[in-house]
Amino acid sequence: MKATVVRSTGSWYRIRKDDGSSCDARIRGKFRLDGLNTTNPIAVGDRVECNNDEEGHEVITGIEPRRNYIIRRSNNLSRQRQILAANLDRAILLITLAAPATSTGFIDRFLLTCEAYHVPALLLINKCDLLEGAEAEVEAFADMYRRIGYPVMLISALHEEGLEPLQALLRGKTTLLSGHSGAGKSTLINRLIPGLDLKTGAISAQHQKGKHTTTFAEMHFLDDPEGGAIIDTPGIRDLGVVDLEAREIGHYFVEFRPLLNQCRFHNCRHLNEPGCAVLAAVESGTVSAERYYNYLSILHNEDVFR
Ligand SMILES: Nc1nc2c(ncn2[C@@H]2O[C@H](COP(=O)(O)OP(=O)(O)O)[C@@H](O)[C@H]2O)c(=O)[nH]1
Ligand SMILES: [Mg+2]
Ligand SMILES: [Zn+2]
Repeated sequence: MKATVVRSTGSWYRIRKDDGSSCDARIRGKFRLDGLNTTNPIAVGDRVECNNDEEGHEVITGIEPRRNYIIRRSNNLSRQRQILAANLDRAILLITLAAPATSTGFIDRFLLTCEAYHVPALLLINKCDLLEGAEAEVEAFADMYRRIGYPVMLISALHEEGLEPLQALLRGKTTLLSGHSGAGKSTLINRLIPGLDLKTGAISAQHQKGKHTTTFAEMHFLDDPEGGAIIDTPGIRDLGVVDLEAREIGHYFVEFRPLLNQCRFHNCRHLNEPGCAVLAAVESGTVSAERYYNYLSILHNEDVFR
C-alpha cells in the first residue's frame, strides 16, 4: 500500500497510509536516492510503498521519485546532511516584526534556500496585534519583499486574525512551516488544526533549547475535504543550504537574476568589480541595500553552506 511519511527519526518512520490509518514502519533495503549522501534516506513528505513482513511489522519497501526536497546540515558543526522534507508545494517562513523582530539576514537565507531547492516561498508576519501604530514600517517591510515577487501575508495567530486567505493557500497543498522558536508556529498550527493541541509558549521553546536533542520535522494533516498538510519544524533554527558555490548565491537572489548577464565580467561577484550591474542597481535604489548587505554576508560566510 502507498503511504506518506509524516515523521522520520532516522531509525523508524511514522507513516500515514492512503487508507487513512497510521503506524510506525522501518525500512528494508537500500534507499540512496538522487545520489544524495544524507543521514536519513527517507524524509517527511516522502511517498513510499509499505508492506507487512512475516512477523507482521510494517516495512517500507519502495519510494516514489521526489518532486523536490530541502536538505540541511544535521547541526551547525556537522558536515552530515539531512533531508528536512520532500514533495513541498510551498515553504512559509513565520516571522515577527516585534517581540522579537526576525532579522532580514535570517529571512534572506531562508529565501535563498527556497530558491536553491525550487520551493515557492511566502513570508507570513505573525503577531500583528503588537504592530498597531507601526503600519508604515510594516508596509515598507512587506513592500521590500513583494516588489521582488515574494508574497507577504499578515496574521495574528493568537487572535485568529487574517487566517482565511492563509487557509485558502494551504488547502490541498503540502506546506513547510519554518521560523524562529517563539515566532508562533505551534500557536498557528493549533488554530489551523483544532484539536491538535501542540504545546506553545516560551517555556516549551526554552525547554527545547536546553535539551539539545535532535528535533524532527512533523507533518500535520488539515481537516479539509481537499486535503493538505503542514510540516512543522520545531527547534530547527535554520534551513541552511548545502553545497552552494559562491557564484550561485547571486543567482538565488531573485532580483539580481535579470542583472547578472549585464555585469561586465561573467564571474562577477558583485563586490567591487567595475561595470557591475548589481552594484549599479543598489546605488540607484532598484535593488534594496538591505538585501544586498545580506547577500554580502552570505557570500562571506560561504563556508557555512558547505
Ligand atoms: N501577541 C501575540 N503573541 C503570539 C501570537 N502568536 C503566538 N504568540 C505567542 O508567542 C509565544 C510563542 O508561541 P509558539 O506558538 O510556542 O511559538 P513557536 O516556538 O514558533 O512554536 C507564545 O507565548 C504565544 O502565545 C500572536 O499572534 N500575537
Ligand atoms: Mg512550537
Ligand atoms: Zn556584478
